[in-house]
Amino acid sequence: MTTEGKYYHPILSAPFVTNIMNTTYDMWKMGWDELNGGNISCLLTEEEVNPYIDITNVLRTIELELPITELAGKYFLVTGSGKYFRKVIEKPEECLALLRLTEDGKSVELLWGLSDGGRPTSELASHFMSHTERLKQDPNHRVIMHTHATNLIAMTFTHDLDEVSFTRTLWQMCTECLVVFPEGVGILPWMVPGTFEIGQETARKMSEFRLVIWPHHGIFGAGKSIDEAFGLIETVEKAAKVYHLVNAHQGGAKQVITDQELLALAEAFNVEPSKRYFLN
Ligand code: 2HA
Ligand code: ZN
Repeated sequence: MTTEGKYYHPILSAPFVTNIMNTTYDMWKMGWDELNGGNISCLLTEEEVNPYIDITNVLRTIELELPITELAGKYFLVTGSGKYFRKVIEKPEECLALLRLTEDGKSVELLWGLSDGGRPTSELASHFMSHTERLKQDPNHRVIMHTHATNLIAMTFTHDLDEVSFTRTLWQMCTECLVVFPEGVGILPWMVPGTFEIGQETARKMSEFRLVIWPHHGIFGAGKSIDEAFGLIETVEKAAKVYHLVNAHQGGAKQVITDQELLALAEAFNVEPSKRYFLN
């Protein structure tokens, strides 16, 4: 396709590309993805990709630090390393990458994107290992999203980092929270980002949670779609914001949603929060 001499790749009209372009911009507008903060990866099927791209035309092969055999042959749309979420909507072919894992799982083949010679997200290990784990829990799983949600980061300084207590506080801040993430949130200790170790620990938490907090850094969310992963993170971030507003008030909360009320909510919405959140 050309308009006034400019070449537009047909993949720019693919829903999976337009959705990631719009969402990265939304996330930047939320104030979550300053500079090059944040990364997204979206699992795609060959049937989805095929109409837009010649899947036999490999532009580059990029070796992985460690093989991911569980995802061999699978397709992913990911954000690029060092790319700005603010700019994805303007320069998608530079900021995004359509990848396919090789059959031995040792490399990824670039089929489209990273047009300036860039690399996939620095958190690729965390993404791939988390996808592997989420797919074991839910065959319809598709998306891993990492972002620097502001109020949530702040909350990791002022709240204790125990998963049960942190989850309970979030649930108590907004009535919808327990319904949206009845499994609670996982929390890692502070770790160096971009490493195999943080990837492994994030994935381990992903066997139980769709939301994993990296204290003083941000959050990982998993979902069946970009919209679901975004919505999960948005809900936690909202609760964290309410938490700060409540605590900025002299004397803090005068009342919270009680355990009895949380349990009534779980029953009404047919969700089953783990017993460990209800100690008494
Ligand atoms: O992409 O957010 O954790 C930059 C990051 C690394
Ligand atoms: Zn980050």
